[in-house]
Amino acid sequence: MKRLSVAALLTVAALWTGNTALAYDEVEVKDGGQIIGHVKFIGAAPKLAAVKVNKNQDVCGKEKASEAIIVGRDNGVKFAIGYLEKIETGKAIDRKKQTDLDQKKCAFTPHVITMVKGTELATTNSDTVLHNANMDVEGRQMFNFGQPKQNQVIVKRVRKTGQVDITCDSHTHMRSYAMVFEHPYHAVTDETGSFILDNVPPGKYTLKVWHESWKVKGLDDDGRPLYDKPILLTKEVVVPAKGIVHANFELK
Ligand SMILES: [Cu+2]
Repeated sequence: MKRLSVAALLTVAALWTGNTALAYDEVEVKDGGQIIGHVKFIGAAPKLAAVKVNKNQDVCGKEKASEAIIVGRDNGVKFAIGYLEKIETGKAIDRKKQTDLDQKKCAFTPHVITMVKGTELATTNSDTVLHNANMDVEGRQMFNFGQPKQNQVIVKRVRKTGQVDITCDSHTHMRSYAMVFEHPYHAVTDETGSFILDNVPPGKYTLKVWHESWKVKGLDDDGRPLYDKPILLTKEVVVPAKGIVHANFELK
C-alpha cells in the first residue's frame, strides 16, 4: 500500500516536471538581446467618463477616474502588456518573486500586472473598508476572497495562465487585469508607453501587445462598465545577439 502511493507520487511528479519542461526550459542565455517596445496612441487621447462609486463614498469618493486608457508624454500608453507569444527556452524564472496588488483608495494598484505561473500574488487591503477581490481567468473563477481588515495581506499561488479579470464584489467601479505566463518575457508599459524584455536568446519571435480597451459598451447588471474586447497587436521581431531591437505599436 505504502509502495503504491510512493509510486503514484513519483508518477505525478514525473508528469508534472515533464509538463513544465515542455512548456518552458530555463537555461543560461548566451549573447542575449533586448526588445524595447513602445506603445503609442494615435490621435487625441480619449476622454473617459469617470466611473460612479456605489458604496463607501466617504472613503472612496463619489466617482473615480477611469484607468481604462492612460495616455502620457509623447502619447505613450501606460498599462499595456508586451510579451513574447511563444518561447520554449530562455532565462531563469524568479520563482521567489511575489507580485503585489494593493487595494488602495478603492482602486487596484497597479492597474495592470504580469506574473509567471507558479509564483505568488500578494493582495493587500490598504483601506478601512471591506474589499472582496474576484479574479477570473479566461472566464472561470480563480480566486474570490474578502479582506475586511486594513493592511490585511492575502498570498495566493497562481496556477493558471491567461488573462485574469480582477473586480471587487463590494465596489462596482474597481477593475484591473493580470496576465499570467509560462515564461518570464513580459512587461507592463510605463508612463512613456515603453516596455523592455531583456536577456532574450537571439532569434525570431512573435511579439504581442495587449491592451484592455477603453471603449465602453454599456453597464452590466451591477452597474459595472462593460468594455469592448481587449486589443491585441502583433509584430515579428528579430533579436540580435547582444543587441537591441525596437518595436513600435499603435493604438487608435
Ligand atoms: Cu472594493
